[in-house]
Amino acid sequence: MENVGRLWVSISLLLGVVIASTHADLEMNFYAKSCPKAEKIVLDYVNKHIPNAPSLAASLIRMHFHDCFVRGCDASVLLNFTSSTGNQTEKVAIPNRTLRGFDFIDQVKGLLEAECPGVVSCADIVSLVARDAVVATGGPFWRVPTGRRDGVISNVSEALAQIPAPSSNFSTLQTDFANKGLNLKDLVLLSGAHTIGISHCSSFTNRLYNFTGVGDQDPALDSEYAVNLKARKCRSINSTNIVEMDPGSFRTFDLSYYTLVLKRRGLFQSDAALLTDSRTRSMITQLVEGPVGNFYREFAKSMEKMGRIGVKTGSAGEIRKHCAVVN
Ligand code: HEM
Ligand SMILES: *[C@@H]1O[C@H](CO)[C@@H](O)[C@H](O)[C@H]1NC(C)=O
Ligand SMILES: *[C@@H]1O[C@H](CO)[C@@H](O)[C@H](O)[C@H]1NC(C)=O
Ligand SMILES: *[C@@H]1O[C@H](CO)[C@@H](O)[C@H](O)[C@H]1NC(C)=O
Ligand SMILES: *[C@@H]1O[C@H](CO)[C@@H](O)[C@H](O)[C@H]1NC(C)=O
Ligand SMILES: *[C@@H]1O[C@H](CO)[C@@H](O)[C@H](O)[C@H]1NC(C)=O
Ligand SMILES: *[C@@H]1O[C@H](CO)[C@@H](O)[C@H](O)[C@H]1NC(C)=O
Ligand SMILES: CC(=O)N[C@H]1CO[C@H](CO)[C@@H](O)[C@@H]1O
Repeated sequence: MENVGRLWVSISLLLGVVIASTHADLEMNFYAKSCPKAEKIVLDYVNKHIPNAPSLAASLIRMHFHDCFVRGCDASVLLNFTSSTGNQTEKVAIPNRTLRGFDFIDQVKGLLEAECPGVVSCADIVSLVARDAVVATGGPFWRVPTGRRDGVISNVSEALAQIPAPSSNFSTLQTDFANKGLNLKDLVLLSGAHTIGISHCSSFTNRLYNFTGVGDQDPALDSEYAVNLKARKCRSINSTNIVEMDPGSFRTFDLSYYTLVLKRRGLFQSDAALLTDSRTRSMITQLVEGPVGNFYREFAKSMEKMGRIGVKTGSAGEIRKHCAVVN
């Protein structure tokens, strides 16, 4: 009897440990013991390379967003097409065709594998790189909790369904974000990342040339701005050119995205949509009034929140050896 009791206690303890480890939380400085230099290696790489290629910073921040919105922040966005199973991974999705920076992540992963093999997840690398890229463009610093593990599935249809399109209206954006546990405040703040980076004309030329299918223009877009875009950068609906999203300060993490949106000069319908709801509109008005530190503080909070979406921790998932392929 006593033995059975002991066995039961051991089983319960074991189960408790297993449950605790699959439900573990992210923590600050997760790699303190297992790879103490991890965060510094990431930071040094960003600081060494972003000044030479500032436009990469934007794509790395966007990569974190795309990763987190599909299957949680698990680096599924990095997985390559697997010809053996014929799976189309997230990378193939339309929104992903314009993602850049995969090599950058691979380089960082290479350095970390050399330092401590099989320890630091690709998902944490994406999250840390995004933070360091924000800082490198003049934005805020925040502490990134770590301990994410890498997923083993990447599915193109999920990316298409869950990543909001530039043509999204307010209610679609609200729903897409709510599905990920993010509220309207997060929507407004995270959209502020459009203060840096570029867009392909094709992401918004429908607004310039054929908004409702009758050769018209989106009335929500400032008409002077539209004329300018049509005359210079985006000369046809199929233009393959790129434009700065925040012209004049597209490399600086500042408030000017919100100023543009208020002038009806946000490039996407999703940017313009933030003015169609009185709550998000007033958030933007308040942000623009500044000081910029308010935006920084709140943006950092929303980024940390985004970085926790659907994370795999403990013994879930794996630590990929190479970010583009499952082990
Ligand atoms: C609210 C819904 C969002 C929509 C519909 C959206 C859509 C887009 C689109 C269409 C582009 C241009 C892609 C191209 O044509 O090259 C873009 C760029 C970008 N997005 Fe978003 N986005 C959204 C939210 C976010 C969030 C939450 C972040 C990060 C926190 C983000 C960060 C960026 C950055 C940094 C760029 C510039 C990328 C580069 O320069 O390569 N976006 N976004
Ligand atoms: C994954 O695909 C990228 C291009 O999308 C390529 O550069 C890279 O070499 C591939 N990696 C592996 C491990 O197949
Ligand atoms: C590919 O599809 C198979 C079958 O659905 C699945 O078991 C596997 O995890 C998928 N691989 C990736 C990388 O998504
Ligand atoms: C990808 O996701 C879609 C939609 O959720 C699902 O129908 C499909 O079976 C998935 N594909 C794979 C290979 O798992
Ligand atoms: C927003 O877009 C969705 C999807 O395209 C559509 O079903 C919905 O009717 C639109 N909502 C409004 C208020 O226009
Ligand atoms: C505008 O869109 C409509 C409907 O999709 C299409 O029939 C028409 O050819 C397009 N016009 C232009 C100028 O692209
Ligand atoms: C743009 O591309 C679409 C699809 O490839 C084509 O049907 C359309 O004629 C093109 N429009 C212009 C103005 O070149
Ligand atoms: C980075 C990446 O995988 N991009 C892919 C996006 O989609 C196009 C078209 O399907 C592919 O050719 C790219 O390789």
